[in-house]
Amino acid sequence: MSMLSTRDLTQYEEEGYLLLRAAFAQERVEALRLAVIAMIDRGLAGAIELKWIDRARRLPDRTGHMLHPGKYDPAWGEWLAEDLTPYIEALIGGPARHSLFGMLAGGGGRPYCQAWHRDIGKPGAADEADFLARFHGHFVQFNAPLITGDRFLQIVPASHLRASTTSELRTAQDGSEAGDMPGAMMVELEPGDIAFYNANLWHRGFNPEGEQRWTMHCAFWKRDYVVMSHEWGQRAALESAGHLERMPEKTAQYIRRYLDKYPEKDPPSLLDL
Ligand SMILES: O=C(O)CCC(=O)C(=O)O
Repeated sequence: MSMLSTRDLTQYEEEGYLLLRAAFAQERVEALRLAVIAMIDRGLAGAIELKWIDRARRLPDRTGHMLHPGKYDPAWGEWLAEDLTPYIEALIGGPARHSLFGMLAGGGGRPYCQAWHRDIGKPGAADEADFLARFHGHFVQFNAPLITGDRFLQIVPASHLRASTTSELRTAQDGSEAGDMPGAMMVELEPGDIAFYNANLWHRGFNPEGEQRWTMHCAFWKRDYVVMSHEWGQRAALESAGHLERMPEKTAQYIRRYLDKYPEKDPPSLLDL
């Protein structure tokens, strides 16, 4: 049975995003938070490579590949297997595979102001709407915060399937200096909440004051999609001896499906598909 109601699915389809409040138990959030603390400890001890905003103040920078050995923690694997997969599969309508699994991080007063973008769109192209329709429903990504007061993702609801407007294109061109985007909405999240969104919505991460942020940020594709250039290069790490065997079965299955669709070389870019 789907974890999501028809209303949830319609909201995601029409608006391009779905906010679920208190989707996860506080124990789950705490387990994830402790796992981030343990990852920071390993980074400080030199056991793994982390990028830092401020090492002395224990402030990690954006961190990717958290399902790889070293950064892996059973908390990630259990969360994916036990809580996330039913949502992911309801939103893409079937079995999914791993793509990216990481954390957006901020803090220490360091500003983070992305330009407005569509992750895989072709803003302004003559065939923009056709291109957006081609990928619609085949992938999903989410933001799920581990720290209170997460107000860092901005989106333009319902912009995921239509051609960009002139003012959207102009605002995007202004890059990190952009002013207000027409129709923009700030996504307000608390630990336990999750925002699933179509990465082709106009969106940006915006944390001009550099407030502390730990937001889990992960993406998944339908099972049968070939691994593309932006997600390629993970095979050797994921195939490390014993690594998949320590994961819950459902999580290992997501990784195995990624490995099954892994081209030896020349992975296509999204724009090639
Ligand atoms: O910071 C965010 O919430 C959005 C991140 C994002 O859109 C990206 O890295 O492409």
